[in-house]
Amino acid sequence: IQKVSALGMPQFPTGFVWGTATSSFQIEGATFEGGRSPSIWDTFCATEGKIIDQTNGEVACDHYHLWEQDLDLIKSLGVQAYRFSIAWPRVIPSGKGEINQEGLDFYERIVDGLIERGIEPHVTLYHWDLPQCLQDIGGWENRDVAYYFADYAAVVADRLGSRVKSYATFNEPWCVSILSNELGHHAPGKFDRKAALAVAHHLHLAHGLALQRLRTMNLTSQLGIVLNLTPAYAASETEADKAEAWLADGKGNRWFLDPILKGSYPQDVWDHYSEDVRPTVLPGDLALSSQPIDFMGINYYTRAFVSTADQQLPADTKYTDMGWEEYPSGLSDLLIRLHKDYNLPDIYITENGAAYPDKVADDGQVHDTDRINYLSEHFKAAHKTIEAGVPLKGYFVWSLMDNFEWAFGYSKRFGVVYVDYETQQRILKDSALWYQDFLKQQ
Ligand code: GBH
Repeated sequence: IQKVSALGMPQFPTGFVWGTATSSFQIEGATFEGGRSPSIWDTFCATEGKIIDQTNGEVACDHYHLWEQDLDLIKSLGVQAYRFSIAWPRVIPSGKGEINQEGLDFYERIVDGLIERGIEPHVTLYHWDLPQCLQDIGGWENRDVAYYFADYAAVVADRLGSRVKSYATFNEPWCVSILSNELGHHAPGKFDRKAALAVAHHLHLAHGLALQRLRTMNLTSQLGIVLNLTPAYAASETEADKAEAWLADGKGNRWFLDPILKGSYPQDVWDHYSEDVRPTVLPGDLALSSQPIDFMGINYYTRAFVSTADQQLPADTKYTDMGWEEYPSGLSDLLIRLHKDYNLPDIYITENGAAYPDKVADDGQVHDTDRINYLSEHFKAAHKTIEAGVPLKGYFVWSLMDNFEWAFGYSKRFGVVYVDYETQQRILKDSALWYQDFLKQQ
């Protein structure tokens, strides 16, 4: 076995939390087991033309059955923490009302299994698998669903309690709203800006309602939310490009940051959207959404390069298998800017990672040096922000293992662990060995 070394990496402060992350629909499989009802992703996968390789989540990494060996795998990496999500349709199959204890039992085994192994559980309550029956009444466009979410959040927290180190209400409200309802790439696959902005608003409300509810439960768990943020850079110094980049930042980042951290929508973007697509904001909604949070999770993958004209990125730019630019300084720029513009709670990088076309080599190993390079450069960028005073407390690599990459099916591999989907065999890629070595040196 080749020795993969992480020599020369910076030292992070003691107590800095290192982890790895997954989400329910992407790894669990067993979509018909344990009393789970269909989610909007089961429906989306069954719709012709939506998933690039026509696959679905029925088996995925079969984590629902292989969870015990997967927890051992997490342990073997040497991380302190694991971030995973809970599938609402396993816990409350009809969306609201009756609780399916078998669903809660599964997640309780995960939580206890992690703690037995000395690993902190970090839970995301919603990572995109809405019960289909709630979509049938309008999904997140229906304001009532925000109230059902708060009920569901309380049911989960009631069972798992303070054993869970942190609860995040939502993963990536931009994806849940815009990507899924305006751009149509994700379930439920709509092309409707008004719907998307209504969804975004109801997510902000649902976040606030859930937070309010969990605060009454005397948990010691940290409560927060996870946003995907893509810093927007103007491709040139022209006023037109700078304005375009600021608007992109507003639509993609500030529209989701400000309701949580400031209790308002950004005025410039509000003005940009015409009256007929703006959300209905009731009195008190933004006070709810901007209650204090203990942490904000940030998912960072790449930057946006924005221009009113056609602009080429520099010729030496590297891209991942998703076609996303590798831009580590975007991470430090972003965090330092947020620290300047907002009063930040503790920050966690809840996702960072990259897809590459990994192959098992003749020696049985996966030599993903490009992923080692990607991670090491982003770790260094993160370290810089701590020196600049950003309250960055932890970092979760996306992902623990290759999994169902949404509209890309199984065609993109984000794991530090390789999954053979024929045999369900897991192989630690070189990046996992590198991460192990890095963690030993921390
Ligand atoms: C995350 O979404 C998800 O939380 C996770 O489930 C998923 O597996 C992982 O990322 C990898 O995709 O579209 O070229 O403008 C990340 C979604 C990715 C959305 C970057 C914005 C900007 C690049 N974000 N994207 S581009």
